[in-house]
Amino acid sequence: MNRNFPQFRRAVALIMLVVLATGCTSLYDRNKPIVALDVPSLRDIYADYFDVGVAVSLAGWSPQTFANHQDLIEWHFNSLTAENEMKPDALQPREGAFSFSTADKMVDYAVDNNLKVRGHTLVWHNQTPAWFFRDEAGDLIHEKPKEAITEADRELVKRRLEEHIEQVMTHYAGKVYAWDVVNEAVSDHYTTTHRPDSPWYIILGEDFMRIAFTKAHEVDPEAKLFYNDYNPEMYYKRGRTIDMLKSLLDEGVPIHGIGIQGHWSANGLNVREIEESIRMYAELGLEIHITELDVGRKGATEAQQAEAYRQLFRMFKRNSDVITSVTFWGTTDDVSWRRDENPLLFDAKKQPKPAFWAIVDTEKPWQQNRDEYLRR
Ligand code: 9MR
Repeated sequence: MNRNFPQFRRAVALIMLVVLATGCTSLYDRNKPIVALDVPSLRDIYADYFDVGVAVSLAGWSPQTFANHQDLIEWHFNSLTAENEMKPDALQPREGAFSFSTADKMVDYAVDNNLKVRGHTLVWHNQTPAWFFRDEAGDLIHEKPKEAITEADRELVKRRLEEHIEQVMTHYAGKVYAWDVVNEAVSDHYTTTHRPDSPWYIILGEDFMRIAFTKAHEVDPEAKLFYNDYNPEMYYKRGRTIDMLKSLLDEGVPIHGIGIQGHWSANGLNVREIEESIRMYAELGLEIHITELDVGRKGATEAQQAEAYRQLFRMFKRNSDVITSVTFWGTTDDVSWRRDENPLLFDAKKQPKPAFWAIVDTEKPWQQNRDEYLRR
């Protein structure tokens, strides 16, 4: 009896192993595709904290995205941004010729599906047709020597700026609840506050911000008005941005929030700096939206990207007294403007990545979130 005991123990151990192993594989298969709508819903997970939004494209290089991704959009998100379709070149390609039809499809879809809409964007130096900046003779005003820019030129451009805001915001009043009124106006270089290559700035000077926000508030007093930029949370750009916003706010210019775009990288992500900046903007009385979130994977593993997302969302939750919306800049990696960096939560097959599982519950490792879900 005694002599056989080790053999008996080995046999029991083997049986237990077989039971466990078959038990596990019959419970779930990590390689089986996950049905997009079967995973936890981000907008439900974050319902007590902030809206979770997504930017989608209907007219861009991948127009089919909008139709093919409606399952993801409706399941995970409660806010929608048009990635390109509400920019000035899309809405007013020629002076006075407004073309709302594509953007309308997106806005109507959002309204039908209980998604809020963030409008992006009214005043920017990019994706803005040249006609905005031509004088009566057809010459580009911002290319003239400074002293050659006349009061009439300035009046003309100001009138166009106000007219664009008037038409667009009137068209979407009651449907678009927040607008990125001005996008990317702050310089990347410490020598100037405003980015010096913006035709708006060259022609109208710093007044263009005042003009835009004042007009926007007049047209739709209900809309939340945002200043949106990349890197305003970074030390190199933060001081200038705060100074600019503070002086406008002190004058009573109606700016309600700052949009921090959030085109970050897993490698070298500085969550503490971002959090510190969020508190500084909140001290100005501004509401915070993260407007274009994607976290590039260059030089990082999928697991490191997941960890970056986990830390970010943990921090967003800590600051949800001031952060009211977090929008991802795209649905799946293959349609991202940074597709070479796979920066989003879902892969080209709409499968949730480790980054997705990481933000399902930021207090647990991503694998645990995934496995608990798969075993449920
Ligand atoms: O994602 C947008 C891409 O499809 C466009 O080609 C590009 C053109 O300017 O604009 C991208 O979106 C930008 C956003 O409007 C403002 N912040 C930076 C975004 C990424 O470039």
